[in-house]
Amino acid sequence: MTVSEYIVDYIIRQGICDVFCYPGSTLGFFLEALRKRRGEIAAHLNYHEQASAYAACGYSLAAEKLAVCLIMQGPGATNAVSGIADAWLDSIPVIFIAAQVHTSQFKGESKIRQIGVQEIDTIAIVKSITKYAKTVLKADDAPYELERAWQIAVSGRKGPVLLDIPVDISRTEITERGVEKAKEAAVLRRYYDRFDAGVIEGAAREVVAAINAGARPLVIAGAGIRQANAVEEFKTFIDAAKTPFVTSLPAQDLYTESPYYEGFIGNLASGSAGGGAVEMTNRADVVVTFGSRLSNRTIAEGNRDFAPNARLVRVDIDEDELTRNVKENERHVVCDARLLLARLGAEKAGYNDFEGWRNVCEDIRLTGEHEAGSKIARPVADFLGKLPQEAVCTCGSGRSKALLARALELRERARVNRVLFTAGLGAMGFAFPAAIGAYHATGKPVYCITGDGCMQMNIQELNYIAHHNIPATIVVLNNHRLGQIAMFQDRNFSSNYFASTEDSGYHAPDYKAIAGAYGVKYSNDLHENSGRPEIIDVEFDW
Ligand SMILES: Cc1ncc(C[n+]2csc(CCOP(=O)(O)OP(=O)(O)O)c2C)c(N)n1
Ligand SMILES: [Mg+2]
Repeated sequence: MTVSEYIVDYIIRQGICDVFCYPGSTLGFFLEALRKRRGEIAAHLNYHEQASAYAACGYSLAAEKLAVCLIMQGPGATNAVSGIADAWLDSIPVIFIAAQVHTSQFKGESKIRQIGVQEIDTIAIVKSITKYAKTVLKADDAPYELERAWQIAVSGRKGPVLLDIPVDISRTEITERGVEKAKEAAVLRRYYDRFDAGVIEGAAREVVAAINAGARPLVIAGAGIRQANAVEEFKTFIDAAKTPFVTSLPAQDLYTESPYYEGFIGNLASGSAGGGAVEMTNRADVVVTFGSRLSNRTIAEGNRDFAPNARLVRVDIDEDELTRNVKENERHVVCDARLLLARLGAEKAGYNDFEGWRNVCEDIRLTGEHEAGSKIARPVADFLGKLPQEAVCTCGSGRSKALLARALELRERARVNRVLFTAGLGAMGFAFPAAIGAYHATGKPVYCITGDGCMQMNIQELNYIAHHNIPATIVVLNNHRLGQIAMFQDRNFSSNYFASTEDSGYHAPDYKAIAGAYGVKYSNDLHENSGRPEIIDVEFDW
């Protein structure tokens, strides 16, 4: 088998039958390998490598498994960088296979800028935003490097990896020796060896003791729980411990139907849910976090002292993340969330009764005032309420993100749909291709809920959903402005708008004409997907 055939075969053997890609002639041998296996694996051709990369992120988030994205060198790789950065910051396991020029054309360590056609040093560019990035210089190294990259992507704190494969290597046959060497990549095994029964037991004892030592314990659940494939374990734990819990924004869809769920926390939250969550962290005497890096957005740093009266215990898989302390004397438990939560859910000694404290939290949640933003969110909340449970929503950046987050909060105690966020990067242009990825992960209708500005980044993917007749609904929350920027100018520059409104340089396009040009349906009222690609263009003034 050639390197490209081996890699395609490996992807199929891992149970992945979708890849997102954009061609380049250096990717030619991969395309041919994919063509030969087209009954077993689908290559989804987006119309921009940034879209391919975000689609891979959306696929991984929705499927809760690794995604694959193939791109060419040079402009293909540079176009994908935003998606790689998104995967890095939100710990999404994606393997990027980037083609590279022929090894004889490498500029190497020389100071010249380029020798090979469209040559660029992809590895140098992505080094700071990948868990592993390597050029494969010998065909026989490919199986080992692939196995290693794959295991690194899915072990510990997950994230993107990239293999840079010169075109001559991609067409070279691998020998038996090369295939054998792959067995030496034992990253995953070493990872699980670290968390033997003794380690899990010690971690569990610390967390149980911390919770039971408090009169007002609060759990903060982060996106790391889902990344650790530990959602069911978390539910079992919460049902056993019966402690109130809040989530960070990207974990908002974790367990909303739970009677112990008290909202999401952070500076996008408002009203009874978000404001209440802040009040709860203020009153709690113990805060235990699982898989939340307590980002500045989550703890609204600078605005207040986080959890001022609490002992803070942070459970995280990433020791590096824990080098940033948010509180003095915080306790760190480095552990795999799935293994630990499974043990915590089965705690034999049991947990204290926190009924009184839970009622306090419930009162805080219910008596908090709704901001104007929550009122505007009501129609979106009602719309979300109509969606079939299995539909996945994706969310962009800007005010529309806060609106969607608040709409989700308004659906009190209901089980909400999965919502995919670009949390760390906050990238405009994420939501639409991520919805395409989520569609391929689930095969179910997807809803991209986005601003008029965000939609213009990767708008070319309308061609993708039209051509493949994908049941994707794009809800454009259209305020004819870059609302987030205009809001900043309202607050800081006496509403002297610049580059943000329709009379200061920005322009929202005629979405009806655009829908017509691409051949997708168009309407103005919020309704469920009709099984066809559609833009719902809703005016909103916020
Ligand atoms: C790629 C990228 N460029 C710029 C920004 C900065 N930014 C954040 S929100 C925003 C405006 C978004 O406008 P729109 O999608 O219409 O949402 P609205 O705030 O109006 O709801 C901008 C420019 C960003 N987050 N991402
Ligand atoms: Mg807007």
